[in-house]
Amino acid sequence: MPQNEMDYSGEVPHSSLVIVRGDQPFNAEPTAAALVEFPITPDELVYCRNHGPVLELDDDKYLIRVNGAVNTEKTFTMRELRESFPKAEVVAALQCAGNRRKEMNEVKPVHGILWDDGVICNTRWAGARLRDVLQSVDVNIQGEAHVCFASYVTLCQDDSYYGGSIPLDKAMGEDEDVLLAYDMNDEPLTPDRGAPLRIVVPGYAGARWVKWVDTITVSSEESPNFYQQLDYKILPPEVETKAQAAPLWVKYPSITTLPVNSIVASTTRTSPTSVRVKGYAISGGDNKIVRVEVSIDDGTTWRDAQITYQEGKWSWTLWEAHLEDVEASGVVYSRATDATGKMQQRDSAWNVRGVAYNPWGRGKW
Ligand SMILES: Nc1nc2c(c(=O)[nH]1)N[C@H]1C(S)=C(S)[C@@H](COP(=O)(O)O)O[C@H]1N2
Ligand SMILES: [Mo]
Repeated sequence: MPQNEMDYSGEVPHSSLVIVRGDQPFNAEPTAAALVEFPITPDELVYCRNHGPVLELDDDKYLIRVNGAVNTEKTFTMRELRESFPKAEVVAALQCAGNRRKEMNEVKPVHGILWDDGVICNTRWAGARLRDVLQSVDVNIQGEAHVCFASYVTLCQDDSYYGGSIPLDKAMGEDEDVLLAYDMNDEPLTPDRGAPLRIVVPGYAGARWVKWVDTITVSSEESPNFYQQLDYKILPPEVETKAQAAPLWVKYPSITTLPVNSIVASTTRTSPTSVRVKGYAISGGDNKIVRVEVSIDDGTTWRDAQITYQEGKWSWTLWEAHLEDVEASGVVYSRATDATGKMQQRDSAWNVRGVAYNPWGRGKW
């Protein structure tokens, strides 16, 4: 039930290259076929996932508060954030936990926007490192610790603000590359991406990448926000309704990383008997994709696809396969394996919110 009367009168115009799944709030995704044509996704092809209006905010007036378990609470202007901390860059994939929900819904109906396989992108982010900002306020906490992100500037559907959190260790890790990003693909963030400032958490689900972030709080507890506590969790398959889910949310962990995944994005006939297959693959955290395979005999035999793009620790993987001597029509499956040995399986467990779905990818020609 909406907690707020939301005002969409300030909504910005959006890209016309994405397929609209909902208008207010604006939710839209590109086709996977378009996505895999670009190793680095252009802004116009990046999916939009919102729980409230998308506003254009004034960079000059924007303030970011850093507080909680720190010795020196501070408030930064955007200019201070840009000038006081080195600008760090990272190529990282952003993926919504609801990617492929439409397919899970075909197994049994789920609750949520019926996303196809386009709520993912891979872009170059730049901004201040969260660890540098936290070091400047002198974190002071023992034991369990989290960094909570909140956006009070835009309203949202299920709570009075949008928020989420990550473990302090993830935030402070030298190699974790968590950013307070103000640029994407060498341009200032657009309103759709959360301008002027959003959190970038490489390797974690999109829900934690808080847009229009204005408050960062070090705490002994996870964010109390709805989207951390009562959503973005994998409930067991027996839980089939929202009412059954209600008392159980507190018992299950919040999603951090998403499981190993791949999909078939396009199949193109290159001769009467040959087909080119393209897709993407991704795993959770910094687990590299080491192999993508395809099968045209229902998973009996597999052959390696060629990996055509990977960059650094946090990018997605693009791949392609060339099928020769094929029949007039057929089905191709894909499966990815990551560096920890995790391999995509034919089936993936159903859950009522339709998150973290990762069965074999499937395409037809
Ligand atoms: N303030 C705010 N931040 C947010 C959200 C939101 O609704 N409000 N949605 C989250 C979710 S669920 C995802 S998947 C990503 C989507 O980012 P994008 O719209 O830039 O693709 O932003 C996250 N950050
Ligand atoms: Mo999401």
